[in-house]
Amino acid sequence: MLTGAGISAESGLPTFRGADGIWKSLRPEEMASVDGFSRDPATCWAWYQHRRRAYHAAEPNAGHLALAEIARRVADFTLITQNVDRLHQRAGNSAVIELHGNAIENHCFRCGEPAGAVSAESDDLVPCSHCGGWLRPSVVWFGEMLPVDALEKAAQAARSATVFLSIGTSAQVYPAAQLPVLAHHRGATLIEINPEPTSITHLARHHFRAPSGTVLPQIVAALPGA
Ligand code: BJW
Ligand code: ZN
Repeated sequence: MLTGAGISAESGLPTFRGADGIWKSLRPEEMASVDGFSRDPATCWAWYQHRRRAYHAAEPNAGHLALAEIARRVADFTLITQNVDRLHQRAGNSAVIELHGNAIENHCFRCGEPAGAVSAESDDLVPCSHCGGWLRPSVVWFGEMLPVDALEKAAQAARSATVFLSIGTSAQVYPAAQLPVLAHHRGATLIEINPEPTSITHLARHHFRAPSGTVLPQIVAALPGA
């Protein structure tokens, strides 16, 4: 199962590319890229601090909670997320493959030293205690490699899946967008949950054209033994 920003929309967090997506007013490559941070670290850092405050204030919604319940009840369940907000973990999913890292922790932009979480109160840049370089969020920016281990595990899960759900993602960012396609080509039944059609809708056996916070609890209710 692959999730994207849409599953957190009902927690009040904006998606990236929807009508009110955060990138309607910002160019992605200006913020979510190594070049962007190099050019203007203060603005980039402030943008992430702003988003962190929203993540801390948000609560997991019915969709996140339903996925945690599905993980408890379905054997061989793998949750792959592109999200960096950690709401799946806060909903109770312990094993989450984070393809794009997470926005809670940091590491040094210069030397790579891990730095953990920092307070989100101030927008001021924070220096690395090791080398004095600026900290950056531990997310995967455009042009950066995804964590190899996470990508391998995700591809393996997609290859061996009998059912693959694609939830709340526009399926526009690679290589994550390749995972539902891979699962489909390997014979999995592809199910999409998204109020809008996407680039993979034509491959889906079922497209639930509704919010995930509505559809996922219905799937839990339909599980055997419910
Ligand atoms: C709801 C809902 C509700 C709303 N319920 N649904 C192959 C082809 C072409 C390009 C490339 C390629 N391979 C690589 C690339 C380049 C690039 C890429 O993909 N570009 C495309 C844009 C074309 N990829 C990369 O650079 C990746 N790295 C890489 O490939 O490295 C290899 C390499 C490196 C160097 C040299 C050579 C090779 C890295 C990609 C990293 C993406 N990072 C971001 C930012 C993370 C940090 C941050 O958060 O700031 O990750 S981009 C952003 O998009 C974020 C998301 O995880 C990601 C996906 O977005 P998502 O989740 O799909 O959100 P939306 O907003 O797009 O969609 C939301 C959906 O929800 C919509 O469909 C709504 O309808 C729906 N929805 N309400 C259910 N209630
Ligand atoms: Zn450093």
